[in-house]
Amino acid sequence: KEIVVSGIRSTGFLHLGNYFGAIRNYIRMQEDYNCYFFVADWHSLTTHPDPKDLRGNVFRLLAENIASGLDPEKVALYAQSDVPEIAELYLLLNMLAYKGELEKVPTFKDKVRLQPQNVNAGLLTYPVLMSADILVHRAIKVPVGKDQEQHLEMARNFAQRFNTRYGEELFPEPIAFNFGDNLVRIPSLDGTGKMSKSENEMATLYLNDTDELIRKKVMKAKTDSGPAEPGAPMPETISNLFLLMQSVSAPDAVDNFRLAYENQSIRYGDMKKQLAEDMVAFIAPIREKAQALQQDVPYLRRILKDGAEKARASAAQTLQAARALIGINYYQ
Ligand code: AQP
Repeated sequence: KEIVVSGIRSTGFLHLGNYFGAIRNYIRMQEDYNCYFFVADWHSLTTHPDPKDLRGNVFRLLAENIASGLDPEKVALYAQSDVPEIAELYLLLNMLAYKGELEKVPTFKDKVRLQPQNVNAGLLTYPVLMSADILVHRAIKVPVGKDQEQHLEMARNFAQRFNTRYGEELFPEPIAFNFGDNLVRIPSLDGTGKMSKSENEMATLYLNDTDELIRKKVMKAKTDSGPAEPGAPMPETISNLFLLMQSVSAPDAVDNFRLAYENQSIRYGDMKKQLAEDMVAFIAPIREKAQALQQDVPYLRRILKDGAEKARASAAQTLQAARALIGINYYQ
């Protein structure tokens, strides 16, 4: 079976972008691949260092993953911090990563803009830790959203550099993966960026939102004032609505609104009402299941423990091989 790795930062509530960019692929892959999925708690410390939030975020994320359909019996589901081999590989890869290339990464530049008072080295080396997360299991496919594409390219570079420097093909070169042709990017409802856990809350649909809040957010989504001139390109706010509708609504409903758009008879209010109801029907069962699961902390702890065991067994083998290649095997 091919090896698959992916993680989500424990920085807040999961949203539709996380679901359609990442989790939907996890669920589809869990049968046929050897899957390692983790809560990226170390990664969250670069931007969310408050100890009072961490634990709740980690347990909720686990519950939301399982409520979405992930089966902990079929995959290794673990916390990044339970696998110290990741930190060791991160250290080794740091010797192959250059300050200049890390400073050029767009997500680093975004973070510098967002938190100029805390430009920590963890932010700069984020792509190195992410590479360690992936390479520690020698994974080939990484189900992620479009925003992670460039980080994957860096992971391939680090893998290649390691292999070249130490003269053996220890690491395969991993690719960003999505069922379907393109990587997914779910836009925010106000059209200003992507949905995100910790920014722009009213323009992001969370898997924990109440029915009422979902309706309110969708009805406030930006649309233009009316149908565009015939033949004019579809405005981004409208194509965003169609993209969301395609994700959760019946194909017939989407087709009807598309036809109405083309005839210039579309009423955006009606479209948003339909979208809101379909969104409620999609999110409510996940929300309710996740809330129930969160009550059962002993169960979630057991999952973390089992997941960590599976992940460490795989990671330990990789590190043993990496150490030997570097020459760190003084007692053998
Ligand atoms: N809008 C999105 N569309 C598609 N995929 C997305 N992902 C995130 N947003 C979208 C994918 O979800 C996985 C987890 O990524 P993350 O933990 O970085 O999530 P986030 O929502 O981007 O989180 P934050 O805390 O708000 O982080 P930053 O500050 O990094 O944006 C990934 O597979 C990601 O592609």
